[in-house]
Amino acid sequence: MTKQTLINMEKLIITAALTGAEVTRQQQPALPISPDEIAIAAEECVKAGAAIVHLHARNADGSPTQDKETYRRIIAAVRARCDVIIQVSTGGAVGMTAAERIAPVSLKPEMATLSMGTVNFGDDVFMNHPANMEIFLRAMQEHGVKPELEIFDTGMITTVRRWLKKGLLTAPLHFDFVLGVPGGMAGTPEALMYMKSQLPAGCTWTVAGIGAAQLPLGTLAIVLGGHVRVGFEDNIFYRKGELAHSNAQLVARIARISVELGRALATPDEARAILDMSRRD
Ligand code: KMH
Ligand code: ZN
Repeated sequence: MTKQTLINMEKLIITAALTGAEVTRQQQPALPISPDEIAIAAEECVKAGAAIVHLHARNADGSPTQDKETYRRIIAAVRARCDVIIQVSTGGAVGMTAAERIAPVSLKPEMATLSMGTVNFGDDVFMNHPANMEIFLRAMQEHGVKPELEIFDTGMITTVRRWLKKGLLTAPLHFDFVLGVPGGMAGTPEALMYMKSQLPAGCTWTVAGIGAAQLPLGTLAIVLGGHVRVGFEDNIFYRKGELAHSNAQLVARIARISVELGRALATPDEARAILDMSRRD
């Protein structure tokens, strides 16, 4: 570790990934699905310490959708309840077309995810053709949406570096290391340390540990000066064999750990400053 102490580090940004595209109500009975349920969960997470919500939309039957009108309702419901940075998914669900996936970006949320490459996703393939990735990025730039660069394996950081050199991406960049997807980089401390070592200078990063990796990698990120994503999209358990009651319960735990370690939490406005984003009303 550098001489920087936890108490001097920038404040911790907690992202709550509330719903995702894969988890079902059968697996996690408290999964928020409707716009109102998602908005209630978002408000609870903000009260527990989250500054960003990562949103996926679902149809009434629980199936994943990238329908723009559904996202519009979700965003309006969240904004009516709380101030939080809204980050929409452009990953959607495996098998969706690029045209489907990009739909919510034109709603001009403050942030959107941008997956930086293709990865096996369990028994599926999460396809991200470079040509589509570039279309997604240009749409985000056109609409003033800050991309969060989703990194599932090391080669994706190489792609970011190439795009930086070409001038497609401009600093300051914000990364999310999604570690522990079956087919992607492992959810281990060694993997996180390696990913961090590969980053271009001057960027910010968060970690989304999948399943049992959520808590240990989140804790490590706090110590290393990164940021943390928790929530049902990545992990439905509080501990082994015990389902979490709510997304907010997972946010509250990582918030407690951070404060115990001496690192204060960023409010949404403080997170905007850390990520070099201006406020969007
Ligand atoms: N549902 C995954 C296949 C994102 O939100 O940008 C992709 C995903 C990534 O969730
Ligand atoms: Zn997602």
